[in-house]
Amino acid sequence: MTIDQFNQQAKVVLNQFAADLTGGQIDQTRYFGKKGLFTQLAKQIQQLPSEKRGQAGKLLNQIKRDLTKNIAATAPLNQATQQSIDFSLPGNKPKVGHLHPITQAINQISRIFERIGFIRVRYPEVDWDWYVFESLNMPPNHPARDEWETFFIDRPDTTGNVAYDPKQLTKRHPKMIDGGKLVLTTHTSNGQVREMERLGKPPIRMINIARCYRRQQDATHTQMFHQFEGLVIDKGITIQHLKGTLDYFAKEFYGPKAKSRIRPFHFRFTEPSFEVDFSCHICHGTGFVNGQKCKLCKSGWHEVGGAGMVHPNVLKAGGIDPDQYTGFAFGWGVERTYTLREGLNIDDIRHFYNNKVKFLEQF
Ligand code: FA5
Repeated sequence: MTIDQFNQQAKVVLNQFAADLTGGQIDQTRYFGKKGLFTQLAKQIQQLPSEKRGQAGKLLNQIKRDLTKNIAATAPLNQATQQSIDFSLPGNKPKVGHLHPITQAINQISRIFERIGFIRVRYPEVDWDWYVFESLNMPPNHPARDEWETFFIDRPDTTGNVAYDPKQLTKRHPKMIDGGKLVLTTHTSNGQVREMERLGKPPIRMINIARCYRRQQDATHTQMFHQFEGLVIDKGITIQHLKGTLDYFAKEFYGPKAKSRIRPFHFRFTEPSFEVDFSCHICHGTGFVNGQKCKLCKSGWHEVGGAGMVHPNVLKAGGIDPDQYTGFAFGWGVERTYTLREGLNIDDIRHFYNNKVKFLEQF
């Protein structure tokens, strides 16, 4: 073979490559496979006289560089065009979110109480000291206020805002001095007197579910949490009605075996006052499992919040005659109530609020 013949064959390879390049179909094996065009050309070098092999080798290297560069540049195009699409394959499911577990719990709690005639209401979460403390039989500087670990806020300009106009408040409540202070509500009990004012007179059956705020932070306390407050006022309401309502809720929320229990306690706005416990779902209130102390509750019961018969002074603050009407009230933490459900093993309620999707998507 002469060098001219070799150059001729190289030209054929390059022309073929140029044609493939315009067609967008470059198959690497067509050039570099065992029987590929370039591989065959390279083999021809042995047929050349030895003094011509250097010149042919340089040409081969040049061609190889060109081919490799161009094949690499068109590779993504090749892969894309060669891929076949199987339309019968299932598609990629987009992730669907769901309501936050505490929102789910709030919806369930609302429905349970609505079934027995309670009406869900919402009241301000930034409210006057009057509704949060004073109207609830806690005068200024009373030591009972210390328990609530309150956040106070600067009073904004309330000109023209009827809900926050201190003059409107002092008109309704002459004992109030200049509208009092504004606080982040420490409990949903601020809704008690507000509901009495809204309806004017009993019967009242309210369920107030809202965010509350306290300067507290540990495994069972968060600075922002939720409470639900029940209030029933009518003629002849007794502790029996309260106990019946607690038992009803326990069975609806925790299942037919659940029971409630009330223990004497002290709140300024109820008399008598109680702490409310629900039976443990592991030992069903006995405190023992197979002769051993229940590891979850140790006593058979879990405390969820407070309750009691509405104090006459609170009824008076809401314009209701305590000689004619009586009522009961309760207020429990939503997070606490929810975590006591069977099957949930939540050791720290702060998990609900640190926005970890891995935790939240389990509910
Ligand atoms: C009260 O807040 C009363 N207002 C309850 C009440 C209403 C009594 C009506 C009588 C009549 P207490 O401070 O105990 O009570 O709070 C009630 C429940 O709220 C607690 O048992 C707990 O479940 C929940 N709770 C209180 N503070 C926090 C917090 N920082 N984080 C999470 N949950 C809390």
